[in-house]
Amino acid sequence: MEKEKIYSLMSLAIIEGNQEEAIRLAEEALKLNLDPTEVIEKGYIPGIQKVGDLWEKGEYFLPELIASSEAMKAAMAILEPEIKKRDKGLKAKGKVVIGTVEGDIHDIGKNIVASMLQASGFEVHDLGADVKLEKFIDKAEEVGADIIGLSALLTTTMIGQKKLVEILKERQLRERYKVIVGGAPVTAEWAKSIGADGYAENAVTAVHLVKELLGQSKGR
Ligand code: B1M
Repeated sequence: MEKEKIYSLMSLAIIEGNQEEAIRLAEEALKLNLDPTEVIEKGYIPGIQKVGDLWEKGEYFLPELIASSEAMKAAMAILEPEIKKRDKGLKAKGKVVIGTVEGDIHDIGKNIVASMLQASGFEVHDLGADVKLEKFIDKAEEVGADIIGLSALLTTTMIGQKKLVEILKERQLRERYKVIVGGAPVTAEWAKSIGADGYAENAVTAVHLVKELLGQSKGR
């Protein structure tokens, strides 16, 4: 099957919340030796974005949203181990603590970022979703992290990213960690305004950002 055809079927499987088809296509993509990162970006992500649009237009409701995200997660479960296996030799040492901030249960995008970072040679401590802010810091202290990464998908939970920077300052730890933020409503302007060290629009740019920040923090 042509690449473009398989990508559009993947997108459709997510839009329809068809978990079986999403899994079947992910397995087929691996058999065809397609790049799993590209498969996620060009096949599955456009599907879940369309679901977001349909929800916004009032054409989809919560059950559809849930069915689509379950289908997305099922496909990710097939592709992510493959991404981890295909470390392209771009080893970069560094420890990242990542999670979705408290009050926010969206974790699909954060999971993609975490697995891409891991595949690029970083030690990733993924705390999951709806994570208390103190927990990010406690984990970072425990493992000696270089980077704290905060994902937020709701305009109401973005504030958690700001608060984390403030807590780090209060605890005299701001200089110890680089803080990066991301998630659909997050922007570079927001990152700058809250005093974060960086913003990434997607998983690929998140990997570049982490590498860049660790390069700058050499010898710290
Ligand atoms: Co929700 N949801 N949702 N949802 N949901 C959004 C975010 C929304 C924009 C939909 C809409 O209205 N169009 C809207 C938020 C509106 C707003 O805040 N202004 C919304 C809402 C309102 C809600 C609920 C409140 C609905 C309700 O209950 N009434 C509720 C929230 C519950 C809560 O968190 N407390 C809710 C629930 C859910 C589901 C559980 C059904 C499900 C989540 C399942 C899960 O994640 N386990 C869900 C989904 C699937 C979505 C949409 C459709 C898709 C999100 C997604 O997975 N995108 C979403 C619409 C949208 O975003 N257009 C929506 C795909 C993913 C690959 O992209 O997460 O952006 P994304 O991640 C990208 C980048 O942003 C970036 O890289 C990733 C990979 O490219 N990135 C980072 C992400 N994190 C990063 C961190 C980094 C760097 C980059 O560094 C640390």
